[in-house]
Amino acid sequence: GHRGAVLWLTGLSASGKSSLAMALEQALTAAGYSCYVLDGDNVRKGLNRDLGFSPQDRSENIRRVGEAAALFADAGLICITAFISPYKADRELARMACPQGFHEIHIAADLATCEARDPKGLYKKARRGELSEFTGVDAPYETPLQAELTLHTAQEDMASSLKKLITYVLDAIPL
Ligand code: GGZ
Repeated sequence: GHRGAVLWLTGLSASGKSSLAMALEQALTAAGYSCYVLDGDNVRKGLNRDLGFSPQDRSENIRRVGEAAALFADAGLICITAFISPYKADRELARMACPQGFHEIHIAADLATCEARDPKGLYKKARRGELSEFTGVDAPYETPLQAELTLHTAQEDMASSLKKLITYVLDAIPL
């Protein structure tokens, strides 16, 4: 069996974090790994339903996700997280909370590409002023400087990014 670990995906809204996380979970499970994905869909509706998108709430969101991810890793799972996690300091705290092994993976699609995708129309809303503190529009994203892996999802297709991600994990966390 493999060791527990945390694969921490960070990037803008619509950068491809959730899609990559789900596809990675499928591929790793097929290869014999035990995985679990944490993302906004299963965390912000439950554990973190009291939190919004102010800087303070985002920090608390990421703090709790870091602690929860550490518990999954402690149970021997590969925990894949997919949150914007815009603040460098919060990502560093999550890294400290996950001594089993923390792999920061920057999903590095540029703002123009994410905004052109806009699958939920949230960038459009933010530009119209109907949604405030939207990351990339009127809230910051602090680019990782020391990520273990950077995937350029604007310049290559999902299959290529996924392949790089799988190759990285198979090497970093042997079965
Ligand atoms: C950013 C927001 C906001 C604001 C709602 N800013 O593309 P999505 O819709 O599905 O993913 C985004 C998600 C971001 O939640 P996270 O928990 O990942 O954020 S953080 O790590 O910063 O705490 C987006 C939606 O929630 N969303 N309002 N103001 N994204």
